[in-house]
Amino acid sequence: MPRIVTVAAAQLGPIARSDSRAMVVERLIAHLREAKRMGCDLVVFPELALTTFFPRWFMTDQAEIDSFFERRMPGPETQPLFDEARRLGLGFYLGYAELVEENGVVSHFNTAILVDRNGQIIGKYRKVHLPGHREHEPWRRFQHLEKRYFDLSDTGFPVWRAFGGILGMCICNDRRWPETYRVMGLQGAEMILLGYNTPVHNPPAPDHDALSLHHNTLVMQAGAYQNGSWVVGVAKAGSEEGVPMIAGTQIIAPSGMTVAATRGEGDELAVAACDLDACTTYKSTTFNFAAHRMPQHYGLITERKGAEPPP
Ligand code: CDT
Repeated sequence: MPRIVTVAAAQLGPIARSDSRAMVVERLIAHLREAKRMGCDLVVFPELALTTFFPRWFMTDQAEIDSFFERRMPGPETQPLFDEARRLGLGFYLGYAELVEENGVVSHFNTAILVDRNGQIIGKYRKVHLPGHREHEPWRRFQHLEKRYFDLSDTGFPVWRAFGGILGMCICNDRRWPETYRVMGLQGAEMILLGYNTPVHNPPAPDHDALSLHHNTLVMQAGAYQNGSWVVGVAKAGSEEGVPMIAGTQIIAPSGMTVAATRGEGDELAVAACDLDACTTYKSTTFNFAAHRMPQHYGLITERKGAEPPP
């Protein structure tokens, strides 16, 4: 029996700061319905898919900051998404800002969940690589304050048996780090789901602007090939609150080849029937880890954080 998972990479166009959760959930539900018409099993939404990308603003009022976070999942505003997905028999990946209160301690995470066809949350991942900065940097045209608004992950990179295979999740900046894919690859990941919000312009590196789509594809294709895994990368794209964000939503095969991609910068699906058994030829030959990896030479990867050139 071939293990085919038909996936919709459900790109979103911009979400305005003033857009309500209900408005956004309507758009997500429209994606679910279109994905169902196209024969999909699984729909992948972007990072922080329920709101505008709020880390672009410096805020000090905690109530204002917390207004971008979900205290319950599903909560009253997101329940219709879960209900419709269950009615359609679709699973989904959803990125959102998560506020947790445990024993009087409040934490804020940049989170993604994996929901099965019955509307049950079967996996939760909290973003490991938080980019940007912690303090207000007024010289920037817009901020990237993920280090300020989110706590460090307490999940690492787990994988889950789901949809007939082994699935993993990561979020946006995680995709640029080979360790992300390899930690999941070492657990046999056959499909890695990820959503992103990537401004075209990274203020400290203006000379990268013209390469932002290239870098997006480069890192995801490399992660797929080097681990013999499908990668599904999904953008929130277009000009959001005056900040242009890349699109580049795509589904990448274990060969490293992109097999489906969006064309525009608005709400749009890219769909592919993904054969999980297509991972085997890579996982059992060039990237047969058990046969070819040399971890005794990789110690620096976990021992050292920053580069230390020789004297
Ligand atoms: N959301 C997110 O992680 N975006 C980053 C932008 C980095 S520029 C500070 C990304 O890697 O796409």
